[in-house]
Amino acid sequence: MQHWHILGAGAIGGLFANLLQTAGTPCTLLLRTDDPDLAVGTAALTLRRGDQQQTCRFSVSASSDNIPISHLLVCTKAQDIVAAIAGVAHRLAPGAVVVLLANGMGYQQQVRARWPQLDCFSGSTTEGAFREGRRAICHAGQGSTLIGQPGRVAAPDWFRTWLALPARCAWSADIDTVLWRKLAINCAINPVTALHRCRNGELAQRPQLAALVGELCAEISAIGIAAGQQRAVSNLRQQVMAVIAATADNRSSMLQDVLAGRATEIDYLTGYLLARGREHGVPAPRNAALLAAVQAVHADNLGA
Ligand code: KPL
Repeated sequence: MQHWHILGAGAIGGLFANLLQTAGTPCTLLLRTDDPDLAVGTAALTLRRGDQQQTCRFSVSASSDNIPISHLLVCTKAQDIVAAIAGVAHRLAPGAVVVLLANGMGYQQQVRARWPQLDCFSGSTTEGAFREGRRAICHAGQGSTLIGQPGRVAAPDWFRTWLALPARCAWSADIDTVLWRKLAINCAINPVTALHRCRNGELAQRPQLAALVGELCAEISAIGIAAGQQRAVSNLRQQVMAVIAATADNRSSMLQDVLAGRATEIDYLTGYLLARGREHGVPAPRNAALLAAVQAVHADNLGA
């Protein structure tokens, strides 16, 4: 029987812990040193869908424990992934399965380079979930989740457990395209909403912001094409406008981070994109300006 450990029990981590345990797969939440909402022992997490609520109890283990981890799901913010895995690396035997389910790109390569003995997978999800309180999560919109491993066509055996989840999960034989597409969409939406402190839908309603999104998409597409990611960025502007329409009432994850005074994922979104642009000699001044502006907001928050 698989036993999953979850690093980063926020909205998405808590949602997948609930889905796994509901499907009969035991889950343990891992306590990181900076996690104010959990304590070693057990914890109840309530998941709400409309007016239906379901509470699951989980065991909670400190990262520093010694109990081995065979299957690890990492749902922290992109910038916390390497440090979070470092905190449990002593518990991961060679060949342990690690699924990285977060926004952004760049950390996948960092994890593989630092822990080549682990069997690392990447994922992307459009599940809509947010925290309603310390122990409550609202599952606001059903999305879908794609998991894969670069270069691997067939799903591994452990993935049968994920196919049995009460959610739309599928194996992707081309996870790089999936991650790049999500990166491109996040680069066009998240920094603009964070700087203008607006909901996603305003990017379509305010002509100046819509024009900026169009310019960002043109630069992102040029970099994607130079990096061999034509499929990921084809019709990018239309893809972005469709996501804006579907998530019009959302505050993007980056806006939520800025409003809460937290670090943002900008280095793993626009920062990663611009690094690929430099590699291929493709300038992207609009994206570069947004990177600098979001970094300045974070520096201001730290100084405040
Ligand atoms: O993924 C998102 C995010 O906020 O990080 C989008 C798709 C932009 C939805 O808000």
